[in-house]
Amino acid sequence: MFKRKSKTKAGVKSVGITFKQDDEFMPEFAKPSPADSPAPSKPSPEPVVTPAAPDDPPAPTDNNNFDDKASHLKLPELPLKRDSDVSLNPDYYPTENGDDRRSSHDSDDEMPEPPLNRFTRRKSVFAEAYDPEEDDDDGERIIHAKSDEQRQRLSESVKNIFLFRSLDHDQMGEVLDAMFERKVTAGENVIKQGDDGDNFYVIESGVFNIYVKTDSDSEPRLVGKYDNAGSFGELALMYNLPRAATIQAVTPGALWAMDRQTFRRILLKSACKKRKMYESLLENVPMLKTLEKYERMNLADALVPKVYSPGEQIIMQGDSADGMYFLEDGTVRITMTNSENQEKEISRVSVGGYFGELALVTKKARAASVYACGKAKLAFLDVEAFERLLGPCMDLMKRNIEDYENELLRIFGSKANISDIR
Ligand code: 1OR
Ligand code: 1OR
Repeated sequence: MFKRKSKTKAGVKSVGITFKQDDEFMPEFAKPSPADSPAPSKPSPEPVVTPAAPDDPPAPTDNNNFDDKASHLKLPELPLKRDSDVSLNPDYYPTENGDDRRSSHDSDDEMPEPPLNRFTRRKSVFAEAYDPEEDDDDGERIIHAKSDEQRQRLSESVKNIFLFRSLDHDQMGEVLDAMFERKVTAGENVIKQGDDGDNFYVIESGVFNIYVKTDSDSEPRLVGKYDNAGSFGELALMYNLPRAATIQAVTPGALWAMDRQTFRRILLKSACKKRKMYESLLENVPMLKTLEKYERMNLADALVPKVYSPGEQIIMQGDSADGMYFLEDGTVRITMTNSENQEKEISRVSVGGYFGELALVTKKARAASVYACGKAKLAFLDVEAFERLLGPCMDLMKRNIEDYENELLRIFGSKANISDIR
């Protein structure tokens, strides 16, 4: 290993889906073309934290002796909601003095507050404040030499990890240099709840169980698992708190580890910037209010900024869908084209609104075309992230889709021909 020195909110008005009435406009347009291709369903990306099967065996206690640092750990029972959304939900946990964190965790100037909770309340010995604005990025550059083959495997493993997506070319090179391979055997505890955080891990292969011990006397509870994909160990490094869970290899596995300093100096800095960039957007999109803070943070990691010039087409009716959009700035107009090739504007979406969800929900082709009115600044969420992260918003989205139908019904007075949008 070598060490080298290196240098290395938009205003929100209202959700604007406004409908335009047009009697000439035929409801058949609402039907996707027969040439529909369903939304591509690619292999599941990143975290893939799935809830544990109820009959999974408990963590072996011999290899799992939680030290006394964790002896006061307590965790309220958390409802594990959805397959695709078993994630830590910091807002469920009261602070040490019992305050509801929901009211106080939305500071403008700092990174999102840590998921402070009863089982992670002891401050780590590494405790230190982190302000990405003040970080002059003047840390030691760490290089673990790798063969071409190792580098290839590593690049493949990080490809779908959102935390790596906002890195520029140089930063990516630096974090890949700093990562080192760790092989694990079945039964090995990679991380032990209550320990101080050292490394962040990306999974190349292997199944890993997630155990959480809720209080000093209780047995660790299996709360989820990673199946040959994803990453873990970021929480303790981000928030200077003890490890929040035990991660145990179920099968032999291969991990890529990144030291705490590199994680904080490069990955954390870019993750914080992105979370800050989308903080205001995510907190002001009414639909996303149903998400917990931690879920919105994950969503921020997944969003990709896109800018369109006036008049530019964003979505083409009849195309297959690869994601949806949130409007950060500007307005877009939605049009439909009928069988006589007449294109009509049917609605507009402004800041705080979203579009492109319909095809993802119905798994059909795009029902309409979308164009930027002026310059439009959008946040794009790809289909895999949509499925993994927006489960909690699905009911609301479906209700809004009903509104589309009701609007069509209002205009045309019959529901015939419009059932196809579902
Ligand atoms: P860490 O640095 O705290 C343990 O070390 C890691 O387990 C943690 O980072 C996360 O990356 C990962 N609660 C806490 N940590 C979790 C959870 C989790 N899931 C994964 N990790 N859950 C809530 C349990 C009540 C979600 C369970 C699916
Ligand atoms: P999409 O993935 O089908 C086009 O791509 C997007 O335009 C679509 O998702 C919706 O976000 C949006 N009213 C309002 N917005 C619509 C409508 C609509 N159709 C599609 N989008 N309709 C009501 C018209 C009175 C038409 C319903 C079929």
